[in-house]
Amino acid sequence: MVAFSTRAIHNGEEPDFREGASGDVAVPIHLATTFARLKAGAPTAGYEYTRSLNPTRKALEEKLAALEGAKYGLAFSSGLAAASTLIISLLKTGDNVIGFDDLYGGTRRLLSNVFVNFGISTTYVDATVASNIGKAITPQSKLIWIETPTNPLLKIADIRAIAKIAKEHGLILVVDNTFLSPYFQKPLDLGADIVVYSTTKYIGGHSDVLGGSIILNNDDYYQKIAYNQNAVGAVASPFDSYLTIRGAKTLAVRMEQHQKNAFALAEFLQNSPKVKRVLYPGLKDHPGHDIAASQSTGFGGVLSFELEGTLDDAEALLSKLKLFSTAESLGGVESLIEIPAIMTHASVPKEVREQNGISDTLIRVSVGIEDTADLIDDFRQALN
Ligand code: P1T
Repeated sequence: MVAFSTRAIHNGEEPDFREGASGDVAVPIHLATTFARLKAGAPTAGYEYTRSLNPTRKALEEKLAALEGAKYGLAFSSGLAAASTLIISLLKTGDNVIGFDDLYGGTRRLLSNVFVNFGISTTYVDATVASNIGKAITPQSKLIWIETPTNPLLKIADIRAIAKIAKEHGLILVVDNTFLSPYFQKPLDLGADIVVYSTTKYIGGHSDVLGGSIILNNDDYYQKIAYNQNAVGAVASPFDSYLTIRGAKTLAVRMEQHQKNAFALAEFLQNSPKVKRVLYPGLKDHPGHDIAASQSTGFGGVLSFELEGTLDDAEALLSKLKLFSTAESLGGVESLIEIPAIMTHASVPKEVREQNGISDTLIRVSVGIEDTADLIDDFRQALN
């Protein structure tokens, strides 16, 4: 198998040299919603209707699977569409999910406020200690859902240890790998059953396309999820598929620069008297550093920190920054900054946020790929 950056550019997009084809080096955007056939019973090259199969989405799905070194990739209209399709495909009424207590607010909202209405319950545990998962398992438990690092506290879970517990109890382990992307971490190789992404983030990489994906090797789970991808219809559009493909080609070089800048900013913030604590798994004093270093080849481009003071001080800092736009989301080339308590995690009940450590002065930064010194200078002037 060729290396990651080579797969990112070539897989899913081999030029088509068949009679009449033009040999495009970039996959065309196939906008057709339906595909004509010469004979009613014989779909042309397997294409019938775009919800079921579309050539541009197929190219993206092949590329995403290749990046993970996996058998199957499926592309959805958003990360949460991928999560929803996964849950309805593999769980039923009465089943229980064991979730990391620091999941993205929207994932938690989906589990706690939506699927609960269909009789699927979720138990949240601090998965930084793998045995907490074992303790929470009941006969109803079917699936474990973790992120690592988590959003927004950058907590680290030991994927290998949790995969072992999942196997022992016959549970499905799902890892949301959005924060590191397949460039830095490959959960399937560590024993996870399914990887999910918000491709809106690093894989798309330019804050201009919403998407999600599910990557896996298991034939049975793939058949079920692929069936429901078509049945439910939350698929990635041809144009969104194209943009995500375009973004994915530069994932390797972008991730290196995101990480370089995140390290520099984390170290700068650690030395500021106005900062209470910095959460970045790359820092040696991060409680999950050793596990992170043992299961991933990098620490990513997102960090959080707690500012001394109040919510007003946090808002004032954000308004003084010139290169960091105050906005939700992460993983784009441009630096973004946000306050989880009033933005991305506002849907998490206040008492749960506080119990888990999402204070009003916790600030999350998606460090972009701008010039390192410019980003540090901007923070220096804003903190002053
Ligand atoms: O936004 P969407 O593409 O549906 O993906 C949801 C999602 C899933 N998993 C993780 C780890 C995420 O961070 C997200 C989306 N997160 C944000 C929008 C955010 O600002 O944190």
